[in-house]
Amino acid sequence: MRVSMVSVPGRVGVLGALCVSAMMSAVCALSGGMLFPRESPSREVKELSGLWGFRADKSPSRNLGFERAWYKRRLAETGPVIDMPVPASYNDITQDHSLRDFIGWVWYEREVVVPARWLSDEGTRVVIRVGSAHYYSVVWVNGVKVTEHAGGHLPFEAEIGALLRKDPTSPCRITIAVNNTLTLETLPPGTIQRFDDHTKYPDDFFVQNYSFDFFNYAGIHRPVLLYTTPKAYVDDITAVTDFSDNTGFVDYKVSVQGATTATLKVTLQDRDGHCVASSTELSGVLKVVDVNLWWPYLMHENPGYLYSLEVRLMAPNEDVYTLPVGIRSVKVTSTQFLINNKPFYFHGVNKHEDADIRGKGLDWPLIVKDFNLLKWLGANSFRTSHYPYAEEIMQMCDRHGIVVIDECPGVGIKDIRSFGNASLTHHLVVMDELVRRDKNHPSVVMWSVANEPAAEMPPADLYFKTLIKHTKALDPTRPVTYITDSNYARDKGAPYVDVICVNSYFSWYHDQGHLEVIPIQLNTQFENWYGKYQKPIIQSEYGADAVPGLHSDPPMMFTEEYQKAVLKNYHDVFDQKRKLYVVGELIWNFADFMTSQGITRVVGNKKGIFTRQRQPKAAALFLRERYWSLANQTGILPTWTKYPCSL
Ligand code: GCB
Repeated sequence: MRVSMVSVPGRVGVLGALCVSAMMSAVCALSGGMLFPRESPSREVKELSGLWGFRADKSPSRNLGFERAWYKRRLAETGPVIDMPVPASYNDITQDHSLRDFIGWVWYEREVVVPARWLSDEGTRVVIRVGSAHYYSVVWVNGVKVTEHAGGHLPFEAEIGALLRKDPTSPCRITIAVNNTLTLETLPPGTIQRFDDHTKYPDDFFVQNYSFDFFNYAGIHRPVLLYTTPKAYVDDITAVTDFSDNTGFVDYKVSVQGATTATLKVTLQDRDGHCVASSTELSGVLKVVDVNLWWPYLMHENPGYLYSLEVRLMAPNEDVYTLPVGIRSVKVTSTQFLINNKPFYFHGVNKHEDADIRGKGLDWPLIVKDFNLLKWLGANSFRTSHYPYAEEIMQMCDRHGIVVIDECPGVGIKDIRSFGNASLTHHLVVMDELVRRDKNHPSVVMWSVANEPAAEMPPADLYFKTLIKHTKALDPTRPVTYITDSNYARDKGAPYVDVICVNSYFSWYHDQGHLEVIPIQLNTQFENWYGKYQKPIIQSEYGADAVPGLHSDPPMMFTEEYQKAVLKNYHDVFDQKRKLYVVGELIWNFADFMTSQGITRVVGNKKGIFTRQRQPKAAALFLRERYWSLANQTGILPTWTKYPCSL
């Protein structure tokens, strides 16, 4: 099993092989789109959230499931099965310690009754779609493998109609095996360490090591769906927007699959359902007079305005897909970040997909609570540290006008072996998948290709040059960044990025307890970076741990007062530099979150301004004052907003 646990995620090499040569010359586009499944007169969606059967393969080799072909029969016929909710990480669901820290394959199974008309109509495509599963997944339907996918955080799908029609009377049995093993070539990377000294460790003892600061939650994290489309269908839509004076432009492109010719009707509707522009072409530019632009929260009295782009395939069969579209522009100068040609200042947060019990599983109550907290806080933006968030969250951002820096899972790249060709190839594929998924979200204003990689290592230069160039070619309309630590001298990627994003933890990871160093060190940080690159800068992380309820005056580390004092010292410098070239500040972190166990983490990272249960620490109230005052200075508060609103 040693082999399979590590080698299976390694199959990404095969997946990415196609891109290697293409990488040198042009963009490696994925075949096919990944439109979010939406119901329409021609499409149905069946969500498979709820209880699934589950078994972790705890055999020493972790490979018993494959050796015994568990996918061929009902899971209950090959051994014990427990209930497992989907979507959710499996780690914190049971009382079983070995499952919490399990490394290897786990098996999920669910039987579904498929509506008879889906099968009787040969013209219906039936697609299985997994919103995300961490990390490596193999999917079987009725014992037949239909797809596999490397990487958590991004969706994958397969057409299964023909397979189901072979035996329309049997139920549709879906088996998904998921392996959370991280290797030097996965994203994020990790290594497996074995301990063979029997005087110290039990037999077959091994651990997963990784250099990122959040728990490697695993399982099926986002909904699994079945959805239908007609045989000829709208496979992808790309909508790029701009405006001039009062006229908006939607430069769109539709790709249709399953037909050699297509008759289309494309209609852009405003919020009230009125048609404002239309076309019958597969691509073109729709003009919108008296356009309602998409504005960020707190920058306009009517933020998050969305039009609906209805793409109606009329022949050879009908198919309807409606895409929300926000019309806005994004530009970067040497000192400013412009949205709709107006300076935008990020006053926001870094988040995690993380909560008690469900881990990284999608959870609607949590999502809505977090958006209510963001609005309460006066935050206008967040970064998807350190991986792509659920599509449902991105849609909320579009609707509420929350601006997003969209980050891929390139975190913890610290080992020189993770800068090799296989890693780069996979990283490029992940960017392809991310841009394909999120390109149409108006809330996404910048791509982040990595967080704090070991940029001083010699291969980093070519690695980042290639990665950033590739991302810009995929999407020439958005700036690209990667997140760096404050040591500018050793940096390799900065020459290629559009915006410098810097993380620093003055008076925390060094000069502990010495708040007085912050103004000097932060000032030096900004001057060094700006002096060298003349690009706008975002403070992409800063903060301090605070254990809720710990107090001291004068402030001491880990108390709520110290966290607040760190923030205050940073803010004083931000206020000087934002007049010059600093274009944003993102607190680390929105909420406390789980990490791997270690002597610097007391049941997780406590740099949240909210607890993991989303209760405010003193810093949240302090930051709220600042964010609303920034909003008053830089934006137009919505008329319905009153600050301070009641706590
Ligand atoms: C960082 C990392 C983030 C950590 C944070 C910390 O620089 O980007 O993942 O959680 O620092 O708290 O140490």
